[in-house]
Amino acid sequence: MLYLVAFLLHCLPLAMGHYDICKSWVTTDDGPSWEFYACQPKAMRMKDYVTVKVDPPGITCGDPPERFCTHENPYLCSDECDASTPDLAHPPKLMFDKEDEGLVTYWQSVTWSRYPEPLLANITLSWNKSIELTDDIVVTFEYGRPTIMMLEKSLDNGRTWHPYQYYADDCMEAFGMPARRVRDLSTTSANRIICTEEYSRWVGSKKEKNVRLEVRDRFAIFAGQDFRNMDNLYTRLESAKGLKDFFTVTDLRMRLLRPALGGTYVQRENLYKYFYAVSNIEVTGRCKCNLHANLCSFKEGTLQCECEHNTTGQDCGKCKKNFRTRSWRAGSYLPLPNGSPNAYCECYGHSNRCSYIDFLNVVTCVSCKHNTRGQHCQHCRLGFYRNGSAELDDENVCIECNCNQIGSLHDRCNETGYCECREGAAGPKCDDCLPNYYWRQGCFSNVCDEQLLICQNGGTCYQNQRCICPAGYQGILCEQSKCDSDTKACNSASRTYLSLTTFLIGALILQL
Ligand SMILES: *[C@@H]1O[C@H](CO)[C@@H](O)[C@H](O)[C@H]1NC(C)=O
Ligand SMILES: *[C@@H]1O[C@H](CO)[C@@H](O)[C@H](O)[C@H]1NC(C)=O
Ligand SMILES: *[C@@H]1O[C@H](CO)[C@@H](O)[C@H](O)[C@H]1NC(C)=O
Ligand SMILES: *[C@@H]1O[C@H](CO)[C@@H](O)[C@H](O)[C@H]1NC(C)=O
Ligand SMILES: *[C@@H]1O[C@H](CO)[C@@H](O)[C@H](O)[C@H]1NC(C)=O
Ligand SMILES: [Ca+2]
Repeated sequence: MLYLVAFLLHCLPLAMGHYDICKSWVTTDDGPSWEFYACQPKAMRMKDYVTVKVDPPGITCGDPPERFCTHENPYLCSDECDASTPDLAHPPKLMFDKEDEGLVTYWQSVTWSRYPEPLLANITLSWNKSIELTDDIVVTFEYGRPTIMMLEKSLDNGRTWHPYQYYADDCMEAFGMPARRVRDLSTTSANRIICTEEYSRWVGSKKEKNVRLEVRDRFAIFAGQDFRNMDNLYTRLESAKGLKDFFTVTDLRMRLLRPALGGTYVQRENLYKYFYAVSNIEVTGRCKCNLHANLCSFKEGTLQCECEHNTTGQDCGKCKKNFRTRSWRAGSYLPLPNGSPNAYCECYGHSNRCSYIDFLNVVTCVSCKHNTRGQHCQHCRLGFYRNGSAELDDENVCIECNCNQIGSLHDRCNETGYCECREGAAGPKCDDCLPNYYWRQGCFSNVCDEQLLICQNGGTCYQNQRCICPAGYQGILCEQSKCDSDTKACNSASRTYLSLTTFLIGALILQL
């Protein structure tokens, strides 16, 4: 039997096949690197991780001890429920245990001794984690299935509840709804909430014990009865609004509204045969990890996706720190067959928008802000450099190079902010000159200075740009005597000089 169940689980269409790895190390022309894929954890037996609550308090039988009988044997009311005796107790945990072969264990309610007040019980299952159902929910009732019940679900850890399916032997009378069957639903109504009469009519308590929420039949609407067309199912799960959510729950609640009646009216003289008894609740599903994890582990009492693709959170529903951005996206089953990981949630907070380039199957950040650029806004724009003390998602991550326009070759700089200088220029921003150069709209080689290029013959160096030579000398460093080269010119030059001086002094005196 166990073997058979394991085998069946293995054959579940959604439990196998692709989407089972998140990344692999591949070798490309550019060398080895990671390649990323849409991925999801395996389907599991979710009853192993559930917390159960049964309401109202005191609804579990045996405290005080009480007798009951069955519809098949209504006059032999010698069975006993006693919470203080392990063999006779029926606590809620027996809905989730592994039963030894042949020994059925079950939770049981008190009997309907307060009739005509309704016998109501809620069984609430909580995972504290989003679960995606992959197979039917199967609830097994001993001693007959309820004549009225409903299944509710929550998607937000029990804050809000929504009907999931109604069950009654007469749907119109119990809920004012027409009876339907999942098999009769169509592609456009696949996530309709229905009332079904299939699991509530009396057929004998041994013959049919199960009440189902038919997940498989709903999948089959898209995948076909033989589940050959899984591609269509995956496509629909991505594209049909609300369909994925229909199969997603964090909590389930069974509201038991009227017990099995044994096919007749309620017999007031024997209320010991009316009660609820549930031996098993099978919930098969997988952790919802938004296609960003292929493992889900049970830590500190809670299921937790082991997120890849730089995502984090219980459901891998957001980007890791340093990859924070509003452009997080769930992975997708599409395009078939491998889906897309949408791993690039990483615009580092510099862009709110990603654009998906269909034929390349890549996502690119659009209009990177804060002077960033690149597919994931991971680089600095030209003219900016990386701020070493800022994280990649910091607004100050890129610093302007600020190269001196005249001293530098262009306005780009290296990773430490150094600009590329023209000849003679120096300093990180190229706004200084090398030794032996002077600044004048750029750096020019010194003509004269105090160390190497000394003005000679008493000449003085004017702003490194030229020597002011005394009379009788010339040349760049005043190294040349005018008299040396041409005595005539030398004499006439000094005469001219003298007469000019005399003239100027005379002019001054006249003015005074
Ligand atoms: C069962 O839960 C519903 C809400 O889902 C609540 O209205 C109702 O009172 C509960 N019944 C019992 C018996 O606790
Ligand atoms: C539910 O899960 C969250 C996140 O893992 C955890 O912090 C919290 O303690 C859990 N709550 C309960 C009641 O287990
Ligand atoms: C995630 O971040 C790490 C560095 O922290 C990087 O090596 C990796 O390529 C990133 N991308 C994905 C999709 O994991
Ligand atoms: C570099 O980043 C740090 C951290 O955000 C910031 O305090 C600093 O001002 C930045 N440096 C510059 C030059 O912008
Ligand atoms: C940037 O340039 C400066 C000056 O040339 C040099 O000292 C520094 O090492 C360079 N930094 C990098 C990261 O290349
Ligand atoms: Ca059991």
